[in-house]
Amino acid sequence: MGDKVSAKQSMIRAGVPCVPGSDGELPDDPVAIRRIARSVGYPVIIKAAGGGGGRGMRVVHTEAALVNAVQMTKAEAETAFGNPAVYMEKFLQNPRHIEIQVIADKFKNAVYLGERDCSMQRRHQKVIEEAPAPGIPRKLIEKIGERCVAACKKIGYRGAGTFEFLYENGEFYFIEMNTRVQVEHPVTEWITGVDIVKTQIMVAAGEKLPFTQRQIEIHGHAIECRINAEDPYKFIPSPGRITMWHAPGGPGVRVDSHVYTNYFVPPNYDSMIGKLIVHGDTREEAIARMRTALLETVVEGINTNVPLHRELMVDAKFNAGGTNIHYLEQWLEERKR
Ligand code: MV4
Repeated sequence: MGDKVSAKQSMIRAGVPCVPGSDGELPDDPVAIRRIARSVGYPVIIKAAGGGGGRGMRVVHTEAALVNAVQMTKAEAETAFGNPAVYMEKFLQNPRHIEIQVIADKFKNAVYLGERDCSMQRRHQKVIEEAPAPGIPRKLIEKIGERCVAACKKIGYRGAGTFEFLYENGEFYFIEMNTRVQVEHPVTEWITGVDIVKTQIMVAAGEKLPFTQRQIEIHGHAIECRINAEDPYKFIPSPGRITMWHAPGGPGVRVDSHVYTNYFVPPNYDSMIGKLIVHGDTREEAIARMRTALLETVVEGINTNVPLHRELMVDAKFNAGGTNIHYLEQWLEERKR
């Protein structure tokens, strides 16, 4: 998984479906670059091999803009990541961001723990995550999950990991892999009953995975709202003293946070101060629990995005499920008017 070009090539070899594009790093020759873009079809996206999480990317709509865009992305990649290598993909216009959680031990046992829908994001920062992903056929998830497991075995992967996919028109396309536990792991813990952090430590210590794929079942629905110390609509960070903190509770509610009344939110770090995670037998029940939990949440002395979450939990499109990666930013634009 050294860089995104070699990660993608490993995945192609392992049978994981990827976004069509250049087969590896782009050459320097402008004629060759144009030929690749024509065969992929516009719009295309140029991505830095050393990038990730939205850094070092450029969308190109026309041949006239292509070669310059490649040169610019290479120059930025060299400065930012110390690696000028870039590759090309077809640019998917309205995908969802679906990821598959895996965990593997050193004996080449690997299991997938279902998927998460992380499409509700702003500027590459996830805002709400949920599992399972609304409206995606179970059979398709199983097929992709099995490919991810096969890839883990093939490369000898050990530990917790996430395969990130774009999902558009009923198809999955691998984009990158995260070789760590992610912020949103609790939604997967809740629908599978697996303690991901404990299991990661066990496999890191050289133990065998304590469960097989057949023992993994999906139960109900889980949603996570990230609580950030920021203006809920302008997103300006809001550090300072929390004069009152009251966390919600009750059945089906989990709060992961370090804060308390009189806690000082320092100005120099990420603005996330907690995660509110709920579970229900159905998505509707999970949403209902999240609405109540958000109404119970009290944070005074600083601004938080709790009011934004309260609005999203009653939004018709969110309630319908299956919104794409652009939905939140479009919703915020609409709300301004
Ligand atoms: C894409 C894409 C469309 N087509 N690749 C952004 C972050 C990085 N992990 C990959 N990203 C994207 N890659 C192709 N071929 C659109 C994005 C993208 C995105 C992806 C996931 C979640 C949010 C996103 C927001 C903007 C763009």
